[in-house]
Amino acid sequence: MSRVFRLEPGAPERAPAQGGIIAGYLSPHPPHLIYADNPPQNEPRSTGGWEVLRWAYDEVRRRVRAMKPDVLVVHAPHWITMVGHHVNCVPHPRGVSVEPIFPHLFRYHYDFRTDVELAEALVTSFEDHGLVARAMREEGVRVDYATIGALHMVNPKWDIPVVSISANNNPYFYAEAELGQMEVLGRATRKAIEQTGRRAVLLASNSLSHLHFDRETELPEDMGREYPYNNSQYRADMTLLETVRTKPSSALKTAIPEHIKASEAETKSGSLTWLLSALDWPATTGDILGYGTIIGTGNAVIEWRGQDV
Ligand code: 2X7
Ligand code: FE2
Repeated sequence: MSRVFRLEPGAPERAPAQGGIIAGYLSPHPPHLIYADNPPQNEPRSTGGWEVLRWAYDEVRRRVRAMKPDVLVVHAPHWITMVGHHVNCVPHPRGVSVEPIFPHLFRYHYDFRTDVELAEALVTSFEDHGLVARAMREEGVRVDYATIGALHMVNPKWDIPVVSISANNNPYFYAEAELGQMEVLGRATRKAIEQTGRRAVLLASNSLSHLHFDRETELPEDMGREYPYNNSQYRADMTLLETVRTKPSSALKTAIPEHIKASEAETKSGSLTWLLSALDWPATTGDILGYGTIIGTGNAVIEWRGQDV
């Protein structure tokens, strides 16, 4: 009998697919970073700027390529859904993403692949965890700049499949108390990734302190005019980052809501809480790869390592 139809006696049984979350990154998305990076996909051209943050992303790019993940899963605050958590299930999103306040900085031509099997598994897992969830299947819906921004900065080659999750606006309006729901979303995300056997890297597309200047300089990348919005915003970011770099991530369960109160932080949309919960609140400290301001807002690029899969 052919070996195709018969297992050799004593042949080991195939282990079930082993998946998990290899790492998670706080991956801020301000359009200025992409503008400064001058990729061919973005229409506007710059003379550079915000180098320290972009060098931090260079290191993320190196690390993520070395990990060879199956998929990048991103949660972003500017894909806003009023009812529930939506997952982009369009197999091949293509279009132009435009930043509504800074269209002169960000008009990005995107063309990428969705891991549809994982995207659908996430919707099911969210529902199984008691959350309102929906598969977004409308071809041609414009992908928001926070999703594109984080994904471009981490993988400008776009050669790793993607799953993108919306920000349910209810937690955003009803304050940090609703971060509890993002913890559930994180647990449900982990479950779906393990069940589908994917080796995933997660991206939380959030800035930190979020007050920004209401006037732009003539040259947007004039770094002589880039500084924190004010000292109290800066101090709030440093307090949070001190916790990140010295304490196990579970300390952030209280530090994140305190930071939101102190600084109007964009983490109010829940991306960072989702990320850490999906990683099961690593006992390690976060690796801060860079911090910088962008029109006064605070932005940090941080890695937390996950499972060794
Ligand atoms: O979305 C953003 C942001 N989070 C911070 C700064 C500037 C623009 O857009
Ligand atoms: Fe933002």
